Amino acid sequence: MTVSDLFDPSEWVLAPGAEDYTDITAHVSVDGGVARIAFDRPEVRNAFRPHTVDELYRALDIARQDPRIGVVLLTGNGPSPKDGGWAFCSGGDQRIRGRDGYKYSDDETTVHDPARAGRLHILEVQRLIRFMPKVVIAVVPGWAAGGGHSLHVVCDLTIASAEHGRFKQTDADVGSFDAGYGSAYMARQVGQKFAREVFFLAEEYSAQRAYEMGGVNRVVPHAELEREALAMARTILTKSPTAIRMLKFAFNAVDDGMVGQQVFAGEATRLAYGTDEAVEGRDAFLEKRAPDWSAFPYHF
Ligand code: S0N
Repeated sequence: MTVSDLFDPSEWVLAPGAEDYTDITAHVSVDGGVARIAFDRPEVRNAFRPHTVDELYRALDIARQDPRIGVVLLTGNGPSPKDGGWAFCSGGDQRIRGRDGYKYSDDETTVHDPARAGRLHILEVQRLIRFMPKVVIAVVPGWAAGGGHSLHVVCDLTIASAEHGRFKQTDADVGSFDAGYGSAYMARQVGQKFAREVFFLAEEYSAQRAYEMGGVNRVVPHAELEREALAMARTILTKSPTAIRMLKFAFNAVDDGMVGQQVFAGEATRLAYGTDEAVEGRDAFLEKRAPDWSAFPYHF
């Protein structure tokens, strides 16, 4: 099944549960190591509504929990059937933005349902990308704008189409602002001056210009984009999963405060459980005796 002009059906099978998605597509590579999750609303430059975000969160969480998957490609299907335009994602769907967030219904007269109150839960998706112990690559075939720009920022790596990849932070144009990772973490990546320029001027940047700023890892010919992204993913899959996981959390920790320390420390504790020393502690408790630490040095 072809879901996008850049999608190679010989490389992918449908991901578990993906038959039910309406706003995204989700696939797993035939070798099982890579997930491809794509916005599938090309007619609105892959803008997301709350339902899109629900599906995106679910697909990412399934990928997070799949022990075979080491890398996730996040992208946008295209081109638009309306005008042939390409997009990664253009952020929140402005047509259904209400005063308390984005609506599940686009009918303003719908009786208010507290369970369906306005949402801004794309931030939960950002945190899932940030904290999943796998590399997430933004594969940018066209526009990354507004909240879509923020998603590319929060991904571990970004690869963009030379011809169609375009970046624009429109938040301030539409009275919105990502005052978290989208801006502050972007400043970590490209420096304060560039990040402030991107937000304060809301101008358009080519993939090449974004690369020069330090916000994009690779710029490749449009037709090669997904092939190159998959090759990048497969290179990462040749590395030690534990090393990649610890490195991702180490890169995060410096900006994530106590939560970053907690995530890193959780992995360290899990690794420590595998040592004879930790096994001795557990066994001593279960055998109701004092632990014998004599075999474990204080200094290496
Ligand atoms: C992407 C842009 C620059 C593309 O311009 P281009 O190529 O000229 O295409 P258009 O003719 O403008 O668009 C084609 C059709 O698609 C519709 N459309 C495009 N984007 C959206 C959108 N976001 N919502 C709804 N529709 C969209 C156009 O209307 C057009 O439709 P037709 O054919 O019917 O006329 C350009 O389209 C653009 O600037 N889009 C808007 C980008 C934007 O401002 N996005 C919202 C930014 N804010 C958020 O995303 C906030 C939500 C959010 O994520 C958040 C919330 C809280 C805290 C943090 C965040 C965060 O940012 O992460």
